Amino acid sequence: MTHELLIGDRAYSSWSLRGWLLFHAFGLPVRERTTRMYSDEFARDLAGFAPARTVPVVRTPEGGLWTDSIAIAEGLAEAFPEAGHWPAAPKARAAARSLVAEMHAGFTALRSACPMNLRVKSGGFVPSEAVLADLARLETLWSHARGLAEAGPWLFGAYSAADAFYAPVAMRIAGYGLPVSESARSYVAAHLSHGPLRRWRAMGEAQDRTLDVYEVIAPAEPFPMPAPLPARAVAEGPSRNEACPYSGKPVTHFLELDGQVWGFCNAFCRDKTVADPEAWPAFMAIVAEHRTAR
Ligand SMILES: N[C@@H](CCC(=O)N[C@@H](CS)C(=O)NCC(=O)O)C(=O)O
Repeated sequence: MTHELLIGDRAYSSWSLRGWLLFHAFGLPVRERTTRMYSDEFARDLAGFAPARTVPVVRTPEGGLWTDSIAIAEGLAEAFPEAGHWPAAPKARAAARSLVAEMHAGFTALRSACPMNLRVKSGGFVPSEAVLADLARLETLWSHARGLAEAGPWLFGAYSAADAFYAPVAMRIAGYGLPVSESARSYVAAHLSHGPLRRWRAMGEAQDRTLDVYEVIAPAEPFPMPAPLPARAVAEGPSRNEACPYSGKPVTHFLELDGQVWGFCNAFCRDKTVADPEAWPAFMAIVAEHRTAR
């Protein structure tokens, strides 16, 4: 039995991203399902996790429910003590827990003025005094963490639950072009090239749903992730591979990359790969394999 996770739309649901990273950035198995926010599906899907009212929500293998992202962080750290959700050093661990709690309870100006949107970058955003104050607080907390950190690009050196909680903030800094220090910018860049986050975003692109409530400030620009390899969906094979790189099943959906056609067993897995081929190690492995076999 594995944990079961219900999440909202990947392009927009910042709390879902946190919950999902608490599994995927730590290599933990999970059975996940996506619901659609602002639709009838949302209440219907959540009813199976009552009394949860929001996503993310997790059902544990024992049938328990974690109905909040902090419960997910603490629950997973207890269930998988070797996974490294909290830094090992006591001072860093204390700070990591505090940063997570403050993220969860605070930064209301930043969160309400800049809803997470991983589909596009907003062009003309002018931060209010309250948003600037939240950014100043971020700088204080992030440099406090870095002062306690071991080597590595993350808040406490190695990736911890604190990074999962601040990942959506990094996406807001990138997505609204918010003014931050050089060191905060390199921390944001670490998130933008983080494999699990790139995979999350590619799946959001493959879901291809635009929610108007997450309004974009014009002029909109492409979201500033590392530029993806130029893949495109194509209607037909034959493909270089016969088996889907993810499931091993026969291929039915195709993409073209560098003049070569590759196959997948469903449209979603093809489209998430089109969105960012390099984010998917299993796909890049078959490309490399065929290149050497050429
Ligand atoms: N405190 C919750 C917040 C979760 C939350 O607000 N999730 C949003 C999606 S990002 C949601 O489910 N909104 C739907 C609603 O409020 O009806 C947590 O940390 O998990």
